[in-house]
Formats: sequence, C-alpha cells, structure tokens
Amino acid sequence: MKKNIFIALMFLSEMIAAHAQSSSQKIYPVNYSEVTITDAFWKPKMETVATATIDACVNYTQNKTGRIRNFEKAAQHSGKHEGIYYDDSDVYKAIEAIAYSLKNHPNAALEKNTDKWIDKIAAAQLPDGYLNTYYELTDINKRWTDMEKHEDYCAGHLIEAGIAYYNTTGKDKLLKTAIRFADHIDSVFHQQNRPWVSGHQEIELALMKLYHHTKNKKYLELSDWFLKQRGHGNGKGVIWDQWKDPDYCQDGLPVKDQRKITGHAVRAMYLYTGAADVAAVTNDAGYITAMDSIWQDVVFHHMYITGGIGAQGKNEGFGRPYDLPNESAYCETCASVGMVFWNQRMNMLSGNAKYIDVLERSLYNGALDGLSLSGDRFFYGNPLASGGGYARSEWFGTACCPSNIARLVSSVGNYIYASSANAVWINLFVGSNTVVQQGKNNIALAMETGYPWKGNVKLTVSPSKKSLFEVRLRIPGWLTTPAPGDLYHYAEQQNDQPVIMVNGEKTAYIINNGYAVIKRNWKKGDVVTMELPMKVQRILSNAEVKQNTSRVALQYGPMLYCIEGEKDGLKSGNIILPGSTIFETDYDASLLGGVNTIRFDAPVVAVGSNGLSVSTSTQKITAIPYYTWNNRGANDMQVWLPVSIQKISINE
Ligand code: FUB
Ligand code: ZN
Repeated sequence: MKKNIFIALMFLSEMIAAHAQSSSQKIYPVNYSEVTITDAFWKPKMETVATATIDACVNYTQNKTGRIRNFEKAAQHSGKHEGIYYDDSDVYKAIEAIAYSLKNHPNAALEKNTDKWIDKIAAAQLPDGYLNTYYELTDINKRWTDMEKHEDYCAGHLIEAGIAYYNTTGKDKLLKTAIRFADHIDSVFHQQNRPWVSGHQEIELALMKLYHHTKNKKYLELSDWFLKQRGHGNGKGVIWDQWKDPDYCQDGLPVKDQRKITGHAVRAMYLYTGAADVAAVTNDAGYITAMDSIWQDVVFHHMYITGGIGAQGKNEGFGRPYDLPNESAYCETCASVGMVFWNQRMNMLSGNAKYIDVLERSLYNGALDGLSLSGDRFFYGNPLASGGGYARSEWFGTACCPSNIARLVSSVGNYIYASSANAVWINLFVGSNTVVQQGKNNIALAMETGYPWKGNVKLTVSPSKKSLFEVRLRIPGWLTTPAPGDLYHYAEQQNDQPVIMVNGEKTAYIINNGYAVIKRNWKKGDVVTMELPMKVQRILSNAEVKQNTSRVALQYGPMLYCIEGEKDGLKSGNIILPGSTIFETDYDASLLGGVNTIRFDAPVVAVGSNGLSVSTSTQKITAIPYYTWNNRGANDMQVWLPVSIQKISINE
C-alpha cells in the first residue's frame, strides 16, 4: 500500500516537472546520418528507392530532360534554357535524395556522377553568389524581380542538398556553393531590408537547417526576416499582379496573425515548417499561437484520412472546410511530404505526440502512395477513389513529387528518435539502431519491431554509464479515442491499452503529451517492450464531410485500407460494409511486396441484364493497404465504403 502511494506521488511530481519544463524544452531529432535502419518494412523500400527511384530521377534529370544541361550552359553563359523556371530545384532535390540514400546504400558510381553534377552546379554560380539557370540563360537583369519565380525556392533546395551531401559524404563543395548563395541573398535582401515575399516558401526551412549546421545566427535571422515579410502587401509578381490572391501563397496576413489555412498546400507546409523551426529556437509566441490554430484548422477541417491535404486541383490547395471529395482529391504527394516535415517540427517545438500521429498518418498513407512498389512510377495526386482510369506516371512536366518522395523515404531515419536534455524520444516504430549523446553519456538504442503489421516493439537501451533519464515512448493515437473535433472517429469504442515492460516486468510510467514516460536508472542492455494491440478499426467521418455520409473506412494500426477492384469484374464501389461484418487479418508475403490484408464476406450489388433489377450476393473481399493500390494495373478503388445498399451508387 505504502509503495503504491509512493509511486503515485512520484508520478505526480514527475507530471508537474514535465509540465514545468515543456515551454523551454528543446528537443532535437536524431539525424538520419546517425541511424541505421534494419526494418523489415522500411529497409526494402529504401533499397527500392536506392536502386529504382533514384535511377529514374537521375535518368530524367540528366538524360531525358535538360536540367543538368542548363547548368552546363549557364557556366558557359550561352545557350537556351530548357524546361521550367523552377527545374533547378529538381536537381537539388535529387542530390538530397541521393545523399540520404548513399548512407543506406553506398554506391561509388552514383556518388561519382553526383560529384560531376556538383562541379557543374558550382561552375554555374556567378561571382556574387547568385545561382539560377533560368535567369542566367534568359535575362540576368531580370533576376529578383518576380517573387513567384522560385529563385529563393531553388536556393532553399540547394541549401538542403548541400547539407545532406556533406552529412553523408563529408564533401563540402555543394554546401559552400549553397552558403555563397545564402550570403548573396542575405546581402541583397536582409542587409538592405529590401522587401521580398517568397512566392514559394522553402528558403525559410532551409536557412534554419543552415543555421543549425553552421551555428551562424545570420541564417536564423534571415529565415525570420523572410517570415516577417509576409502579409504587408509587398508581394510583386505573377501571383499578386495576375492571380490577385495573396492567400494563395499565405501572404494575406502576417504569419503571426494567421489563424486559418489558405491557398497552395505545399507552400503552406513549407512555410509553417520554417516558422516552427524558427519558433523552436526563438520561442516566439506569435508563431506558436498562429501555428496551433492553423494546425487545428488543417487537421480538424481539411485533412483526408490518408493524411493527404489540398483537396482542390485548381489551386493545388485548400478549399472549403469539410469539403473532401474522394475521387477528385488532389492530395499532392509533396503536400503529404510537407505534412511530415511540419508535424515533425511541431512535435520538436511542443513535445506533443499528436503531431507524430499526424506525421505517421501522412507518411504511411498519403505520402507512400505516391511511389509505386517498383519505385519508378509516381502519383502526383493521390485520390481516395477511382473508377479505374487513374495510374502512376514515369515522370511529370512539373516534377516536384518524384524526388520529394525519394528524399522522404531515404531519410526516414530522421523521424524515429529525438533527444532532449534528460530524455530520449521514440517517435516512430522502425527497426533501427542509433546512439544518442546526453552530455558525456552515449545511449545506444536498438529497436526491433514488426510494425506496421504487428504491434510489438522491443527497445534495447544501453547507456555507456548507468544513469537516470527518461525514455519517452509514443503511444500511437490510433490506439486511443480521438480528440473532440477530430475529423475521424471509430465506429466502436476503443479501450485498448499498450502493455509496457522493462526487463520482462510491468513497469511504472506516466503518460505525458501522448508519450509513456519511463524514468529510471538505465543500465547497459535494459530492454523495454511495448505491445500495441492491433485490430481492424472501422472509421467514420465527421458528419460535416458530406462525401462520406453513411460510409466507413478500414484501418489497421497506422495503415489505412482500400478495396481495389481486380480484373475479374468486381467493382469496388459495389461493395457494402455493414456494421456486422467480421474481419480477419493475415500477413501475405506474396502479395504487393508483403502486406497485411483484411478479409471479409460482404454483400456485393449487381445490376441485372435488363439494367433495372438489382441483386446482392455475398462475396469474399480482400482489402489492401491504401499505399499499395494501383500496382496491379489501373484498377478501380474505394477507401470509403457504403454501410448499406441505400447509400450505394451502382457501378455496372
Ligand atoms: O512550384 C513548385 C512545385 O510545383 C509545387 O510545390 C508543386 O505544388 C507544384 O506546383
Ligand atoms: Zn509535387
């Protein structure tokens, strides 16, 4: 009894301490370059990216389009620019993806080829640090005149690539080129306080990476300066002069006054990622208040169950709240990638696991769907229903998505672990090893898991010396009841709890901001295990989402499922999913690269040959993870299934 009181008091004091710390707490992600992935789910995907996706990016960048030629010509100051004015960014994003991938999958020939690209890029830089093949090959006197022309966006991707390539290879030529460009931008804009509203945000988050890499405050200040430019009516260029919609690029209000999501989805995600990065360092309450509110607007009013965002094609962005059409859902792959970035930064800022829940949703569903299992086909938009006419492509005229998904998958190591003064944080469940430095203590962490198909997690914690610190294990949001206002909720009440043990014994922990916090004197070889009960969950939408009225979606752990109509004539849209349906799950190693399937018997509606009569027969149905659809041809597909025949729109 006494012991129980003692434990309760201990928890209470820890809870108070955890609260008191949270505003000043600094959490840093463990960098991919410190993480070795051993995971059965992610490692093969990273191999596919290393062997197929990067090949596709290199082939299109270097051979099938003029992206590399543009740099060669710019270095010679002659020749015609090929492609679109933002194409330099695809070269930089490909290099960034290559950099992450070389860490997982060393490839001397690829590295040599990339070094050659870097030589060409560096040779194209002007003496004052400016670097943009579009303006260098069209009219250099027009540089920095149209804020939409993506010069700073391309600079941002150059910076990200330079840092990533340095981190993996130790080679700094690209990084030095990027720094010269960043310094040029600083001197042209910030030093002269020359108004400049970036027409496509990206530079802000990139400068924050540069700040963390160099520790030079100039880049933090420049990033903040860019953020502060917005919302004062200074925009100039095609967005403002012709489209007349500053909200499209989140320039309607100063960032700190923004409360609702507007406009282009990728622009918004990159902007708020940069703002969260700045706020994490400066603790600026203005940004934090704005982003709390915008985040709620996105997640409670505009997010698909896939974690995809940006429902509309016409602005590649947000429409009316709750207007989430399934078949025409735009949900650009890059926007889901952006959701991963922003939610990670929000988590770093707050230590709240709810952001990782959203990150996980976007990563495993909305983003991963953008890449074929073969690794060389891409979705630009990721709809939640299809009549069968939609398929992935080899490439796009605007080719932002392929290299974005490539860099995300190969850098998944960035999102697994984090560290703060007295804690290591386990955010994603991915088989991997790392060493986290806590002062003079090196804490080796080794994770083994069957996630996302199984809920078993085993973490071996080995500090170099026995010491007191916290292990913070994220309890995934899919296990618990959603927050009030959530767009999605479960048809059945969820009462499952994880079982957490240390060295085989049930352990005391508190729940803080969605994490199980285990504080103890850790010693070499301590083993934490967590069992997350997984089962098929039937998901319902908020009633305001009219497109999903009387429809249900299926989820298993972090994975959203769909029905793909196969060639035998089964139309996914004709399947009914009554509340009484009994589900079975099975791991099928031979299907779609190895997936858990959900199998059930369901009524399927058919129209008689006279075109009038309707009959229903029970058929065996197999639901597959959403991200794997469209890998057996351009089949029809549904995520949201009607719960009764009255709700069906029959497909003949
Ligand atoms: O403008 C660059 C990229 O092209 C955007 O991020 C995408 O949405 C696409 O419009
Ligand atoms: Zn894209």
